[in-house]
Amino acid sequence: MTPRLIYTPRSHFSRKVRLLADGLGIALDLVDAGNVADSDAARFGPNPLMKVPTLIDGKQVVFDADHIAAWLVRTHDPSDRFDVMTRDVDVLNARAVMNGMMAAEVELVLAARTGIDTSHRRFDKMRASLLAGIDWLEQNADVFPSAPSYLGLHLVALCDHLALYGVARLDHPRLASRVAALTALPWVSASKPV
Ligand SMILES: N[C@@H](CCC(=O)N[C@@H](CS)C(=O)NCC(=O)O)C(=O)O
Repeated sequence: MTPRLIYTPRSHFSRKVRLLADGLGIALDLVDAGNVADSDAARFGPNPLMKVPTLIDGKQVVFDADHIAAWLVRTHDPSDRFDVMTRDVDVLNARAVMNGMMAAEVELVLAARTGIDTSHRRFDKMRASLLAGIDWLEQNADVFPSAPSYLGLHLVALCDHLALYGVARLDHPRLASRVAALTALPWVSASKPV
């Protein structure tokens, strides 16, 4: 049975899973949760956190994008072509920075969407972390391999989402060249959010 992914088309956490699945040729049955700011638990399937993505693969439910990625690799790609299961500390640091940036973006975007004034200094710190995070990634751009990898797909999901919502400036040439190289692949550009 085709694994089901509860997602939204604009969700960057969902997109890195979709990109990995597309790259590995794993079919997913996509179920759009709609507005993730809503508190209607039914939208999110079995996920008590009411967040996307969630994978339902037969009887197995899997929460959290990186956990889902690891599940897909363990069940469909034991050779781990995209290096999802890496233990390389520098790669895992870059992943942690990108996940933290993506989480900050979620808070900023959903605060604005639900009518919260984001001029509070708590949100200033989130915006500052986005700027510092993207600068850090640019300085550490060597960690992104030129061949398609989960790390590179994660970067594409992050940068396309930042550009879509305009929450951070994106004038980082080393990152931009890596994103452009991956976006040239039709299976990567196909899921670009609009
Ligand atoms: N750590 C989670 C984060 C997922 C997440 O924050 N997803 C966002 C959409 S991109 C969401 O559903 N947010 C709903 C909310 O925070 O209420 C993961 O990696 O899957």
